[in-house]
Amino acid sequence: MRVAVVGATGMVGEVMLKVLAERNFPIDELYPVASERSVGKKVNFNGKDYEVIGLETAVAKKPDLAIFSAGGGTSLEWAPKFAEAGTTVVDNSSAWRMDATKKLIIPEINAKELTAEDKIIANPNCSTIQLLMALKPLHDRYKIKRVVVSTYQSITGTGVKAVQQLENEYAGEKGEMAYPYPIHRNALPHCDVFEENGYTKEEMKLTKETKKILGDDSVNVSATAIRIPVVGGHSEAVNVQFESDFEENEVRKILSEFPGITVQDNPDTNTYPMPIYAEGKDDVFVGRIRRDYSQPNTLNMWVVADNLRKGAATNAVQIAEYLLENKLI
Ligand code: A2P
Ligand code: 11C
Repeated sequence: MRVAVVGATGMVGEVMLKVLAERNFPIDELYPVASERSVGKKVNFNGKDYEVIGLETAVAKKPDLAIFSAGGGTSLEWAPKFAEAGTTVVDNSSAWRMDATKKLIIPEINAKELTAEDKIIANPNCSTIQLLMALKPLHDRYKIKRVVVSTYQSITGTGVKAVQQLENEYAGEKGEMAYPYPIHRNALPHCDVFEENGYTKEEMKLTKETKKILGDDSVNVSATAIRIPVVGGHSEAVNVQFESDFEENEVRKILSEFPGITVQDNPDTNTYPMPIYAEGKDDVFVGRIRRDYSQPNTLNMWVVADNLRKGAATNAVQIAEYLLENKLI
């Protein structure tokens, strides 16, 4: 495979290269791509240095696959140019997710929708991916009516600028602000921009992407997305009401049998998912599984994943692996 990684110098791009190497993705030629200001810089892949190239040069190379994580604007402009050159694009930005002509894929859930005609494939938002990994097997068994989710999101979801802001604040130094307020010793009820309806874009991604991925408009998600000074992953407190009733132990069994989920749930031993354990791992971790006694057929759980891995790079690489295994590229 001749593979371009667009955004290779970024936070997700770096993890993308790491995940491609770890999973032995068959790469014959690698093209790390970034903005013009990074052209000529070196990035490391599998112990070897590669020179960063620009988008124009990368399109001209007509790679088999391009994995994009360079922001929505870059994807909107450049993904179609790669697609026209015959390259299959897996795009980690929000640019194409809700486009009716593009598939929005979590491989464990809906990879079967993919065909060789799909030239731009969208990777869902990080907080949606981990939520749906936990919801899908339960939806299949008990049918979801409504979900209320509160997220506790890592600053790495905002990018390098946010990590720098927190480091400056730790050190008591002034610097460029990624957020409108300090993030150290704080919690911001504000992820991505506000929309006209009073929700943030991040909250609306959870609502809209869920319906598209499950292929079920009846699943309603009400979300509050919070940024906290954590780096290892996103956490989510999930309250889900089903059509039919459940047994807590059956829920644990269903979740633990779903590929990509690890159940960590034993109050006797203080066992529950946390970002410090999820960091660097590809699985989605679920715990604190318990009945909500305030209304029928309702469950509470706590879902944690490394937002740069399953929430971004790993999911994108899994899509590429599926395409390859099924001869769709
Ligand atoms: P660069 O390092 O040259 O700015 P992050 O979200 O962690 O900040 O990373 C964003 C990634 O997307 C980086 O690799 C960045 O490259 C890349 N990028 C940003 N804007 C562009 C652009 N206009 N064209 C190509 N790559 C871009
Ligand atoms: C966050 N979910 O943590 C974001 C990061 O739509 O791909 C990724 C934004 C996106 O803020």
